[in-house]
Amino acid sequence: MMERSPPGLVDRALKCRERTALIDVAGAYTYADLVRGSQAAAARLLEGAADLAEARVAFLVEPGFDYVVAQWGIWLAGGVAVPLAVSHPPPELAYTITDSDASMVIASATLIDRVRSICDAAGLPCLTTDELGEDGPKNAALPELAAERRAMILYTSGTTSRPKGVVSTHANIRAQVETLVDAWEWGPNDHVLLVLPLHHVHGIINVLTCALWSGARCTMHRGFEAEAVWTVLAEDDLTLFMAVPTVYSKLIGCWEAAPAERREDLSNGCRRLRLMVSGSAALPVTVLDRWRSISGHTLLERYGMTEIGMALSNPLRGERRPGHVGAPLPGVEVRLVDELGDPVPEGSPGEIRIRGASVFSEYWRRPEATGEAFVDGWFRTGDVAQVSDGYYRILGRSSVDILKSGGYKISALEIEEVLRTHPEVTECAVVGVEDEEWGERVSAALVLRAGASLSEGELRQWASERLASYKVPRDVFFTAELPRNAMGKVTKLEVKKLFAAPF
Ligand code: MLC
Ligand code: AMP
Repeated sequence: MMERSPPGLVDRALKCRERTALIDVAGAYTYADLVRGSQAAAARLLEGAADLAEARVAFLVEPGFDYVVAQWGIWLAGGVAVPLAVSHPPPELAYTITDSDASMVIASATLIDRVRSICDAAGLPCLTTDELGEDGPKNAALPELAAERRAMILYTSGTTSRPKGVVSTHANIRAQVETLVDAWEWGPNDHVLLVLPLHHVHGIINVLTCALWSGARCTMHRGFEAEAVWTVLAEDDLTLFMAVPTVYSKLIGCWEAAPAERREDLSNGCRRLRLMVSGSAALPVTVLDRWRSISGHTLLERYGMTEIGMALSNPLRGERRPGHVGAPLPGVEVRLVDELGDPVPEGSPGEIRIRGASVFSEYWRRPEATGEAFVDGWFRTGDVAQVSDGYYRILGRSSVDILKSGGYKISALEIEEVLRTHPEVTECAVVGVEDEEWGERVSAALVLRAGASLSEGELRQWASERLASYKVPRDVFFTAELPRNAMGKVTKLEVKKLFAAPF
């Protein structure tokens, strides 16, 4: 299928030109503004060439109009969009730029200093979003885009030490969006608030792209701030809100701290919305119950993953079962299998395997990892679930080395590799310790060189210069030796116990 716009988005935008598409700190923008801006950006990126031909363009842009102009501009020019995380320190940005083999980097004027030296060292052109908006050639011809072409690379942590690039095609993105628009009945009268980062599917697909596909409005905050969200919930005309469980916990804390009169206003504001969704990590039933008593909404919990978009969802209409993630979304095939790959009987735990048009095409330049991720065309999620009565329940993950904190997927191995480069550290083990608010807390047990003196604060400071803040260990335990089994392998379950006792 050939289209002249990224997965049909521009064609659809042109049908609602005068409607408001985005609201950010600087103001409101129509769909016509968005199309004009992204076409100009595409012309600037092409610089007279016919097609970027899937060249990777990395972009470090705050959530807002400029982010979408950069993203759509890259797509319109035939490039592959590689969003960089505004929360990442330079070493993580450098890794993503290098691993994706980016041919160019775009950054907000306020962020460009973070990538300039990386670009200089690699000989890469580096543009600000202001320069991107400058006139390119007028009426530049834009390439035809086959739906099977690569569109986006999102970096995700896994069981390898460094994050892998998950490549989605235009067809994958379209399938991910269409299934949600259909299931949750998105329409032009919707207005959603975005508070999630724009380097992961939750923010990019479920919130931003679903809104723009539907001709709806998206108000974009630059990050999550509980008071600011409550003000929008209470005073604006939102119809939808989507977030990770930690956000709901923090909103509950903020509501509880408010005076009684304000609480009533906040709760009343929530009742105007038609749907509130939680995902990216398990939603504790206590949070679901408390949120219902505050807002009147039973959160719709769903399950997804960077590689597959969303797969399972509680229904928009019908029973939303606490502690469960619902049933397969339209167009998504789901099965649960045992260690041999055979389907398990109803009620028994099995690994979730997924097939369908929304499933990614490959890990960027990692054919071996891509091969290992699929069995007979089914993607192996590594998550374990059971199903009864048509409702799936997530039981956990097959690897202890994958953590979820604040909805971010984090690799223990990646953090260990960085911590081991500290001159005072000889050994370390990173584990996720259960936490009601964050899901899991990143916790590190460390063995130091004889005679070394290193405080927890010093270690955390050192780590925060090298790792995203959400990967920096929250708890640090200094020990003379790590617990090991008879084979000499560190036993992570024993390491977790070190953090169970108060210290
Ligand atoms: C951070 N802090 C923690 C912590 N993480 N404390 C304890 N445990 C943790 N795990 C501390 C910080 O050090 C800081 O302290 C304070 O809490 C605030 O940290 P922050 O990072 O600034 O938090 P905040 O800005 O409030 O952000 C919280 C959040 C954020 C929940 C909004 O984590 C977030 O945006 N998460 C969403 C991630 C996401 O989009 N995931 C989707 C992946 S896609 P101090 O002392 O420094 O103030 C996917 C597929 C799917 O999963 O299904 O959707
Ligand atoms: P990511 O790789 O960042 O896309 O995170 C995907 C992972 O988040 C999945 O593999 C699950 O482990 C987890 N996840 C997403 N939604 C849920 C949910 N509703 N309940 C439990 N885990 C979830």
